[in-house]
Amino acid sequence: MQQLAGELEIDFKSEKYKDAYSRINAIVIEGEQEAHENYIKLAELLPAHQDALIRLSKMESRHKKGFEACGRNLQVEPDLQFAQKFFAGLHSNFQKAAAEGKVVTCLLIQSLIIECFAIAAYNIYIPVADDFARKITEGVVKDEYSHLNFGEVWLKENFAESKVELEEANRQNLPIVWKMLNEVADDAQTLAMEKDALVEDFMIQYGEALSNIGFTTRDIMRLSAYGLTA
Ligand code: Y39
Ligand code: FE
Ligand code: FE
Ligand code: FE
Repeated sequence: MQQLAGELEIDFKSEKYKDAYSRINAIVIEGEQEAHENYIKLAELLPAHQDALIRLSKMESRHKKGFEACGRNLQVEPDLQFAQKFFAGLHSNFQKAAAEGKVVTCLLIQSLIIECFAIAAYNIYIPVADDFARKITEGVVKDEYSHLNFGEVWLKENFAESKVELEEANRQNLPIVWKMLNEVADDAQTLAMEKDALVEDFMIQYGEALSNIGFTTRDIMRLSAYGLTA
């Protein structure tokens, strides 16, 4: 169980905290920027849902601005080069799928995997954030649930035709998420975010999403832990 920021007496001004924040803040800024672009691409791939998807893309650029303000508030310069490398695997898989018109894969990467990763990270961050960042993040995480919901609803409605592609996309992309979590674990710990809590929250969100789409409990066990030990 995580303690609150006040009880832990986190020193948001220490060099150690700011150094870790320069990478985590950059990851979030870069993630929000890529999510913005991904929803614009999804709007092209799903013209029937263009207006809804453009709305989601605009929310993502607002999130980016909010997190940029969080970095400025702590006088931290985000390490965006690090963040681009951090996202490179999922980013190139999304772009490749989009170029091939594989909308199911694009939805799995952005609206399920990345949104669940964001929800887990923001939920775990909120209790240990500084007051400024906590207020921003509380607003953002509400939006992320609505992004996850868009993917769940579309994939549920198209479940039968999407199932095989979802399984393959999960196999290719979930191991990348576990690798990303390992890469960020030490910096997250410096921000008082426990890796075990991040993994647990991600598994809960992702498992719930797969269940809402129509997968059986047996499928969910297999899919959600894929690559966890790799
Ligand atoms: O849909 C979204 O807004 C997601 C792009 C944003 C990315 C969030 C990435 C969070 C990972 C942070 C890891 C910190 C431990
Ligand atoms: Fe977002
Ligand atoms: Fe989002
Ligand atoms: Fe939930």
